[in-house]
Amino acid sequence: MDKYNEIVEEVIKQSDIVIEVLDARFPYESRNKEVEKNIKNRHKKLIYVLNKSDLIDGFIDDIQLDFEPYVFVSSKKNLGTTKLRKLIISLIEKKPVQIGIVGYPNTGKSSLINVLKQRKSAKTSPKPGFTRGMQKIKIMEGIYLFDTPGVIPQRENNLMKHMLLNIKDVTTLKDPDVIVHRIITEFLHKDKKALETLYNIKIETSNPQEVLEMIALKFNWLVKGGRPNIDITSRRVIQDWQNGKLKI
Ligand SMILES: Nc1nc2c(ncn2[C@@H]2O[C@H](COP(=O)(O)OP(=O)(O)OP(=O)(O)O)[C@@H](O)[C@H]2O)c(=O)[nH]1
Ligand SMILES: [Mg+2]
Repeated sequence: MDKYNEIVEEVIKQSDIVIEVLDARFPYESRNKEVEKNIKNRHKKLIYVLNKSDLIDGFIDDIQLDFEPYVFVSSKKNLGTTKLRKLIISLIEKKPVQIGIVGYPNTGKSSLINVLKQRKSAKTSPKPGFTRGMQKIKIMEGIYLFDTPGVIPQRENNLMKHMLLNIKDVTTLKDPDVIVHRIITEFLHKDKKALETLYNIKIETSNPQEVLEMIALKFNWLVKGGRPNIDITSRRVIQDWQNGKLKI
């Protein structure tokens, strides 16, 4: 077991309640079943927090999930936090109580702690893999939260999913063109219009490389000599997909 998973396990062991922070846009993809199994085996109470709900369009109330209890939250816009506080308080059997915050990298665990505490204390970063150790933070009298580093299931090896959840940093990704080809191909099959609208282009090809070149030329992302800069363009398109600007 790696160091981060060991920290998560230790936090679960020491906690009475565990909050799993999911990405509200991808609730099922961002569940770590391995960690959940550990929580259940230790008979700890589990709350699902669907964070980044500000990035969902449409009404949160219309979304029904088949696991519970869950609360939609936006740590960024401080939404849903009163409901979450009430849920936490309803589950407390005795004080002091320790609550572990776990989840995939970059789901907003540290940000959640900061809104619950109402002043900044857990350090956050747009770069995944930011929190490295265990941090204990008091949010109310007798209520302590543990921040943890984000972890993915140990045998999981799904680059597309990891890119979608922004677990892998796009700026340091080795072969962005491989991922971007898969993204563009999927859009060409399922929703060509989304690409055309976002990049203001007309697509008459089924070749993802040609689409990429059109985008590069449209936005002047070029290398010396005026040829398309495929590397930059690939990373931009991946980012648009990650932050929901490009979606099916
Ligand atoms: N739009 C939006 N962005 C958020 C929200 N919560 C966190 N973020 C952003 O998501 C990124 C990751 O936030 P962190 O709180 O550092 O995430 P983390 O889960 O602690 O990440 P690791 O420690 O790397 O596992 C940052 O850029 C945050 O600003 C939210 O509710 N809405
Ligand atoms: Mg963190």
